[in-house]
Amino acid sequence: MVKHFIIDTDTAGDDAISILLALKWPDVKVDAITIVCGNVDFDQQVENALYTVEQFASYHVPVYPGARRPLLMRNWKYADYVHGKDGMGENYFPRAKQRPEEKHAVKALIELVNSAPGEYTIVAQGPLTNIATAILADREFAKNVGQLYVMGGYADGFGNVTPAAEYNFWVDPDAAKVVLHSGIKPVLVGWDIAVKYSVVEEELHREIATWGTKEAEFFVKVNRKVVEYEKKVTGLPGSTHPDTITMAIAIDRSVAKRLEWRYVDVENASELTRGMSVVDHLGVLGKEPNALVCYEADKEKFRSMLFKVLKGR
Ligand SMILES: [Ca+2]
Repeated sequence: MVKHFIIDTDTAGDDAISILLALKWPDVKVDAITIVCGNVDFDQQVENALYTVEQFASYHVPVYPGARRPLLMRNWKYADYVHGKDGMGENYFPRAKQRPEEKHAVKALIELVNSAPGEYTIVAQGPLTNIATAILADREFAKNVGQLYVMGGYADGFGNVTPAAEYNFWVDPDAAKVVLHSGIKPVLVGWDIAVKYSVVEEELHREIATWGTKEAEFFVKVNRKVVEYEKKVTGLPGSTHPDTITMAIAIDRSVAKRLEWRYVDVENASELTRGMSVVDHLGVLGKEPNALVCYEADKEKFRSMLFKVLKGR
């Protein structure tokens, strides 16, 4: 059975690889890509999504521009220091022929989800501004979402943009709060999962470069800057793939080896810990769980899915 996906994304680097995985996966159909503020310049993110679709989709995938700023217009910074100025490893790919849709991403999200209650899987791989706005704008939306997978926060680890916060939750903590308290009960895949289970080592990039497919070439090019960044700043031995491992889990739940129901909230009042995801591991608050938290993933399974696509099989 074909699964219908909507990908909400701040398209840069790993976002594009995640889109590639979904576009190439046989029983997945990407019905829309919605763009949200985050990693790099908004219009560049739109172009990055359009380019990825043009290169790898075998069917038409509309790209809808959404929120250009977080809900409360908080200040944030781009992650171009991770992904390069264009968000795509500074390859400055040519402009795609396909142009973005006129319709706003939030409108597209509401229309699609409400047109097929329970059918859509949304993979949210950027700040949650679009998803939160859809929840606030339409009272049926939250009820009608089939599955929501969120790359954001962390369960067991630490932040990556501040000591306390993972980037997506930090950019728009208010949106993350809306989503967590919406009743949707998302699957949360945190930065800790990316660090532990998604790293593709530098030597492997050199090997992938020899595979000779368009997909492999794209992977290596797009991740060029990330490999440099991780080596210099985080000390990780290769590129990290938070969005792609979230996508792999959305495609095949068994990529998540351990998922636990937890009550999760996000800090949005403090400057020091803005965007920090607070997971009630012990249930000390006695609150009903609102998220299915990923604690462990299957590194080998993730790799085999990604590499299958990169080998063009
Ligand atoms: Ca992202």
